[in-house]
Amino acid sequence: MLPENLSDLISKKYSEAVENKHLSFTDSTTKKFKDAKTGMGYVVTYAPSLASKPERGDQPGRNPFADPEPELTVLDNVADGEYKLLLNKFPVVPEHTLLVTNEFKQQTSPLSPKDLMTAYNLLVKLDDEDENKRNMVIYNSGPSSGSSQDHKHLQILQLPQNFVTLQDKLCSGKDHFIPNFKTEPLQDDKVSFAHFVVPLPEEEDKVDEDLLAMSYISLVQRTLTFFQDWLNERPELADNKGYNVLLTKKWLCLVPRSSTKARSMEVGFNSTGYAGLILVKTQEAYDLIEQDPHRVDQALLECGFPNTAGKKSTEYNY
Ligand code: B4P
Repeated sequence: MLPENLSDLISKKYSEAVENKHLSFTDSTTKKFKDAKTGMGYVVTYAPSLASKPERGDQPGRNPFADPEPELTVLDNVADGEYKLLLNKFPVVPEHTLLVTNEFKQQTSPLSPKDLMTAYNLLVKLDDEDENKRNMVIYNSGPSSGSSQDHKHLQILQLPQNFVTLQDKLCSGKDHFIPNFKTEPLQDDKVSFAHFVVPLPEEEDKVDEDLLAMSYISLVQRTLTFFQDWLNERPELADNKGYNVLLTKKWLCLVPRSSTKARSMEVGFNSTGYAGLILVKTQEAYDLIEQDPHRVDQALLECGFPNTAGKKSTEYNY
């Protein structure tokens, strides 16, 4: 059971950690853009100080989640002791938290029904319609997905206020369904990259472990099909099946990944990029996006796979 006052606990712990310098908040500026060709909205966060940040945190040889700092630990025992809830030590958005397994598990392992249910329960506790607060859980799995830590962790971060994601538009007015051999998951045919989306029931009490697990498995199956189909062209992907998981109370989305960083400009993505939240660390990349926001769509494709909307998973061929 998660405490009723979880949101207050996180806020209090976060303020203390900032005040006592246990956490380093990265200053940034944000601007909204719209890709006129695809209709996808982007919130671009420009954080130049991250360009000099080491890729694997402040102590690259150490697993930061094996023995996390008490000053960053919000809850020690979540879901019968399976997880800890920690503050992200290097956040760009305030109160960014991490759900970390207590026992070491690989970041390449699939999400379990309990991982999914606990993540959903966190969203239920932290979202607040009256305050216009909405959160997203992400899971960056595998090196090409943008993950930098190998110990299994999911991340929970607040979405920018009033931001409508690609997946929100896709699921608007759609009922929940489990994709099967007859029905494909939702995919927006206007963007260039592959992504698979399942709308979730509006009523929280209809969402349980089984529903989340079946939705997730149906999307993982399609995601892994990509790697099979690409093995001739990109044999190096055989041992590097990275993908992103994005979860809100409204939908679940998986994105197969081929690379962490784009070739056409200096930008890399984790899961957040595929909801339109773009973190850039150089002025050059920011300027390129400002000149032509559609460049983001190209960069997202370079780090993913081509869109397959309208095709059945048995028909993907390249
Ligand atoms: P990963 O899944 O491994 O990696 P990541 O979130 O993509 O962040 P990365 O570390 O690669 O940094 P990046 O420059 O891309 O998650 C590991 C997480 O553990 C990270 O969040 C890291 O900060 C955290 N961590 C490391 N050591 C820790 C410790 N000792 N205690 C607690 N937490 C620790 O991104 C920089 C930051 O911006 C990251 O926090 C990232 O999550 C965030 N970010 C990325 N894109 C964003 C976006 N579009 N909007 C808002 N924030 C964004």
